Amino acid sequence: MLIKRNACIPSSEITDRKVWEQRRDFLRIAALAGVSLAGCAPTESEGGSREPVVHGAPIKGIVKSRYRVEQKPTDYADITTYNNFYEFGIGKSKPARNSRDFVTRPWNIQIEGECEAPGELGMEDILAGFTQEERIYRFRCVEAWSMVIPWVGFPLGDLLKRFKPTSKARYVAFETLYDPKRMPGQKRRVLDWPYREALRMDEAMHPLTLLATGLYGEALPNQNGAPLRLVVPWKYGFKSIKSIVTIRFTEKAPPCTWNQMAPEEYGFYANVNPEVDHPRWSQRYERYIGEGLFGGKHRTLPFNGYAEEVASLYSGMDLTLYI
Ligand SMILES: Nc1nc2c(c(=O)[nH]1)N[C@H]1C(S)=C(S)[C@@H](COP(=O)(O)O)O[C@H]1N2
Ligand SMILES: [Mo]
Repeated sequence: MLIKRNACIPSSEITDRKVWEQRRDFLRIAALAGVSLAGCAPTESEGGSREPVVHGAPIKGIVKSRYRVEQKPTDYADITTYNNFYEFGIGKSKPARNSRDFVTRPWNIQIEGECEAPGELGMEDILAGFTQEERIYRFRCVEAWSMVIPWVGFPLGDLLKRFKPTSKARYVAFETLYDPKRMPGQKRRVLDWPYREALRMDEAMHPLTLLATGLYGEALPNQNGAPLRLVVPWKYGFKSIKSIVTIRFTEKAPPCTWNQMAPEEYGFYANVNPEVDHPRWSQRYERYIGEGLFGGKHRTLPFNGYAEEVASLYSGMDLTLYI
């Protein structure tokens, strides 16, 4: 089955001339670099030339949450050397290498849009009052591989409530830092920087939606999105935007980087769905990172295994159209 359109955002809203030009540029660069759209490089196996494992500072006072899958977590070395983070290069091993000197303190986050309490907050203000939880989540990339990651973080919804979103706030948008001096991958226009993502308000408020500050009990490594990144476990990995500097409440569906670039491949919702193929590969099976190339295929679960918790958010929607 080939799904061509994301019916959620009217194409008139996003496919203006500028976007089409950017998309054309991007496709040209991608063709030159020999990469496909999501940086899908299926031949690049995990466990190749690896950086020495660098650990973050231990996080104090972590509480174990009831949200944990049974599967054994993926090795720390795989989680921190097999990454997608185009700001630090295309290719799974690049982010670990190129983000080593990225400084994430001080770090300020701008809160904007449809809320009563906008403003700028430092990381310390963001964290104040939150108990950090460890949650072991399945993580599924659109490139048909997955990991099991012991995240540390707190529910996004608990933070959003502090800013008192107005009744007009139907979506929440996020932006990654834009600073080509610190994020060398931004010197090339492989994406329309800054990286942007968004959720519908009810998705953002769902208790499974996490803002992660760490993994394996330690501060988040730069390559995994330090100091603060989104984790939405029932959606493909590209929704989980890294190194966030802006949170904006909006009335209309905000543009999202991959959706703008290739709407027929990357929908706004991006719910993990084994029934809907990516136009260039199947989503029916996934490869577990850490099992090696001969590890075999595993069946992909609807909503990445979180259907019981989240399927009701989409009742009445045709999820072959709203991809
Ligand atoms: N800012 C930013 N966020 C991003 C990306 C990116 O390139 N830039 N890649 C996304 C994709 S495609 C995936 S699969 C996950 C990868 O997260 P991980 O490297 O921590 O496993 O980050 C997502 N968040
Ligand atoms: Mo991804």
